Amino acid sequence: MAAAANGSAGGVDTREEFRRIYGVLKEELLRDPAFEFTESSRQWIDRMVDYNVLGGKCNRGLSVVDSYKLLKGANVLGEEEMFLASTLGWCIEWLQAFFLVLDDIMDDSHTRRGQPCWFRVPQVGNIAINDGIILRNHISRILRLHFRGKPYYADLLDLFNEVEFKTASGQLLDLITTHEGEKDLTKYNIGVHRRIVQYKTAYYSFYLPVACALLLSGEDLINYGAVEDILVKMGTYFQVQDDYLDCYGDPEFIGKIGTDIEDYKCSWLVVQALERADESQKRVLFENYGKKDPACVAKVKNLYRELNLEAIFQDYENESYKTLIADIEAQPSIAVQNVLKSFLHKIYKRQK
Ligand code: DMA
Ligand code: MG
Ligand code: MG
Ligand code: MG
Repeated sequence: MAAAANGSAGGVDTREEFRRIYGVLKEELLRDPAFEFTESSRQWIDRMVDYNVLGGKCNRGLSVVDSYKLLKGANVLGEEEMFLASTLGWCIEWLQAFFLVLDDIMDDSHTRRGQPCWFRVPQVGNIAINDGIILRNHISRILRLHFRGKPYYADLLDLFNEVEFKTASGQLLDLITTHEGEKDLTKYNIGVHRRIVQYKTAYYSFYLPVACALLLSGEDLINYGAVEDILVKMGTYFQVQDDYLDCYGDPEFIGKIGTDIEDYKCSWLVVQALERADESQKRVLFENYGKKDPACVAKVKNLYRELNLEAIFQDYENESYKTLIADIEAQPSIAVQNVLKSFLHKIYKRQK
């Protein structure tokens, strides 16, 4: 009983082993023979990687391990299998670190995972841009070292490349939508929002972990289009939660201070507000959205309260859950159903 519990999704043993494998991967990167490290460059990478890759929830990384177990129908993995699944999990955590380091610069954010954003650390500043590039290159180094001989190596590289392209394209949409032409809220609607979040978040956060587990299991991703569609929907729901928490989450608890209102983001909340606001409420939004002044931010938040956006979010969350479960239960494979349900239950009603 105890062994089964420990071996199960995100259990204590799995988490500890997953964390231990991080140490192995980092040590290998610090001994990478393709670069002649100086003492200070080695120290920089060591600190930079710990600062940016650790400290998150590891939902994405652990999902590779959990999904792989569910696909195999095994509670516990052999040592080699656990190492490979965890390594792919860490590659996703590295990818996330790469995107977040740069996202925080572009979003002019202050904190991340309960500490200052990397570019705000004294002596870092613009070096963070190159650190982001290094983090991205670490993924290729790790994959090369551990997967080069595998029959699915080319598929794995292709997967990471495709997903990275989609994410960067989503970030582009997110950024140019806010800056395009005059500040004009009338261009924000749910279709624009859906496209941004699908690309910037859903593929790397949801499709990628499951696709990694499928490749490890010897599957061909071409047969999993329907699974991809469900994961993209789940990822869209996840980013709506992120938009909600940006305004309503406790910064102490979520580890970051929201900046969406100040940044004029096409957030799910402002889209909902625009759909429901009367003319005078729209004027409040037009005059105050996208300004750094805390008084303007407060006016926007007041309007959200007037429009009952918290309740509208709860309804959206319940509705999303129901449709996702229905989609999942229409899948022919029970193992695949379990993978998708396990992922959904990791994020349903999350507070951070
Ligand atoms: C997140 O968008 C997307 C990527 C690719 C990092 P975001 O700016 O809403 O994320 P966060 O709220 O974590 O800054
Ligand atoms: Mg951001
Ligand atoms: Mg962003
Ligand atoms: Mg956000």
